[in-house]
Amino acid sequence: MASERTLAIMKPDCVRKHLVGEVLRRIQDAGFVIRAMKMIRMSKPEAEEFYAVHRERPFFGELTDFMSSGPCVPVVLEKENAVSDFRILMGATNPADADTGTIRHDFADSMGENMVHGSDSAENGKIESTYFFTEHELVNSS
Ligand code: 3AN
Repeated sequence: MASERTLAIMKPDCVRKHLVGEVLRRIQDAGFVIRAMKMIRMSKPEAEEFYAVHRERPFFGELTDFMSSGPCVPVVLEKENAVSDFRILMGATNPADADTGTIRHDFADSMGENMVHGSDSAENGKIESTYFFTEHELVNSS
């Protein structure tokens, strides 16, 4: 299968817990190539725009408050099966259900504060990557 891209975000809890380095190490050990990375602080309206698909969900306010509560680190990752392989690495949405050894099992506190975001399809991987990065910022290192 051809290389695929996914957008991962190390969320504000990951940054607050000083676990950005640990999560990046796991990402690189799992064979992902980092194509782009930056630290940003999302405003509440930016978080609402990014998570617009969840607008009708009961946790939308809590989610966007949290995502705008501190800096986070979006990264564009590339490898074969990047979307599904990153979802395996991060674990189930609820850390209580996540497999041992996954990022959420090992470090996340709750459904809301669950350390990392990962795109749910290759199409959304592209859309979400362009939300944070211009084409110029997607570094081609090969
Ligand atoms: P995932 O991030 O595993 O793809 P989604 O897409 O269902 O999960 O949810 C998006 C984000 O919304 C999750 N990462 C989580 O932070 C938050 N979320 C999902 N369900 C809940 C919930 N019941 N309560 C609080 N936050 C939630």
